[in-house]
Amino acid sequence: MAQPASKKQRTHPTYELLYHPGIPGRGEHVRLLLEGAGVPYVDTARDQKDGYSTVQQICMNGAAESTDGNPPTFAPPGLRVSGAGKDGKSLVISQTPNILAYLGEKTGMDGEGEQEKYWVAQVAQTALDLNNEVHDTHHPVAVMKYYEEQKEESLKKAADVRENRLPKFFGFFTRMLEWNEGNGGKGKYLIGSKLTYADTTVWQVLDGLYFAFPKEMEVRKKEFSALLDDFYNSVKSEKGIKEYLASDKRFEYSMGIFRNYPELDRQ
Ligand SMILES: N[C@@H](CCC(=O)N[C@@H](CS)C(=O)NCC(=O)O)C(=O)O
Repeated sequence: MAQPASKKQRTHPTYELLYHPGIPGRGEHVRLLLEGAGVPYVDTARDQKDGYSTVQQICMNGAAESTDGNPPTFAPPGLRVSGAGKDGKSLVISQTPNILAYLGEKTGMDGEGEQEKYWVAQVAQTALDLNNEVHDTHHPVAVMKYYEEQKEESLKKAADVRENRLPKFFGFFTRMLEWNEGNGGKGKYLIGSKLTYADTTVWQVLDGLYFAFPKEMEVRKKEFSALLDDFYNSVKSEKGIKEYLASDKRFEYSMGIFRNYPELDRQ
């Protein structure tokens, strides 16, 4: 008798990531979830001719006629899913944690059962809080102004994030690994006994931090080795993630959320 298809084996509709071209950014959390799940997707700005104008029309101007009746979107990333909207039209959703929760459920990257689903979401959202704090190290005053116009405040903000916030977040993620060790996590997973989007989201922020603050991270690696060495390297070599990171689909860090200004790093 045929077995029911597992979450991962289900046939998926076309998932379209709507994001800025050429940078990892917040879109990377969505890419890593899908790559870790082994589910195909279209990265519209990268894969389609005039793809970025589609992203701009849907996610940045919010013109009603371009969104199949979906509500306006404030900013990228967005996710468009063919056939999943009202009356068989496409569905468009936004806000990174919202997209992760949607795709997590569709792909099985949100753990096993009701409890894990919410624990995965809470850990991923904690990593996204850290993501925002790291962004603010180079833009502490005004998002629309250049770093050079807020350098003095950036020095103060970066010092506080490095000295006080990183150890607090790293301590929390380490406690998650310890808590989950006996639940099948084996120091490799934050929740449960397989890869979830909590792991990929935390990993992406750690990876960005290695780029932004290499000196600080070298020191912290000794203090938080279970997280910054063992867990970090284990996620990096997960099936799907490893191949993706080695491919030309993975964008390099440049002038996005994670920036390398040596003066903001540990001196
Ligand atoms: N909370 C939102 C933040 C979205 C966001 O800040 N997007 C950036 C790119 S990563 C953007 O284009 N922002 C334009 C703006 O805020 O005006 C999320 O997590 O999706």
